Amino acid sequence: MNIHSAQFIKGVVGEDGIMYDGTPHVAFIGRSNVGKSSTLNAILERKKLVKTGRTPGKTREINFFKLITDKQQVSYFVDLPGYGYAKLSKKQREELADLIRWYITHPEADTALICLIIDSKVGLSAIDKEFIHLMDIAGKDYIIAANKIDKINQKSQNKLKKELLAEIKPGTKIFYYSAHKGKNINLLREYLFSGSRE
Ligand SMILES: Nc1nc2c(ncn2[C@@H]2O[C@H](COP(=O)(O)OP(=O)(O)OP(=O)(O)O)[C@@H](O)[C@H]2O)c(=O)[nH]1
Ligand SMILES: [Mg+2]
Repeated sequence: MNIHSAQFIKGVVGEDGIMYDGTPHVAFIGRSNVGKSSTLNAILERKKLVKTGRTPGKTREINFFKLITDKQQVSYFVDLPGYGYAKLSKKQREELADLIRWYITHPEADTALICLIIDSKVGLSAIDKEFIHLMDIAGKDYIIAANKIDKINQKSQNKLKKELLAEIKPGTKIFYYSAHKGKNINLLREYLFSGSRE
């Protein structure tokens, strides 16, 4: 599978026809700064298509990117703002969390898969667990993607694996990778594009 084209379509902050125009979504959620936008760039092999940043809170809208593969499969890859950014006011944090809740529980959205990204060094936080619970209730398919694996040694990786297995539903698919170094990004990419989940 190769990507024929990847193009930014639009950013939304609420109700919009793009949510349910019949194109399946693969969405990226996670705490602020875990590397959602970097993951999207690494997967698409386009370094600068998605804006990333050192300062958390870089992505503020739900951004839709239209992808067409060489096999003419069309999908939206959806980059969401991060949750839990401490420097925002409580009101701003709540507004962002509400927007993400709205997206991941939307009954009419054509969400094929949600990829919940965590920072391997931080692990699963309380707010991640809240969003996992919401996706379970809404009946959405999701995977866990542990990014920044380059920041931790083997011992910490083993510890993280044990923790995740203890905390999430059995059978949930987990990926350990680095968007920066490219490690295991091919595995994640293939899974996101595979028809097996449909
Ligand atoms: N060490 C390391 N740093 C990474 C990796 N992926 C992303 N980063 C860094 O993490 C920071 C945040 O990256 P973004 O991709 O903007 O993160 P985001 O989750 O989209 O952030 P928000 O949009 O603010 O929620 C940047 O400084 C990236 O360079 C990785 O695999 N390893
Ligand atoms: Mg971002």
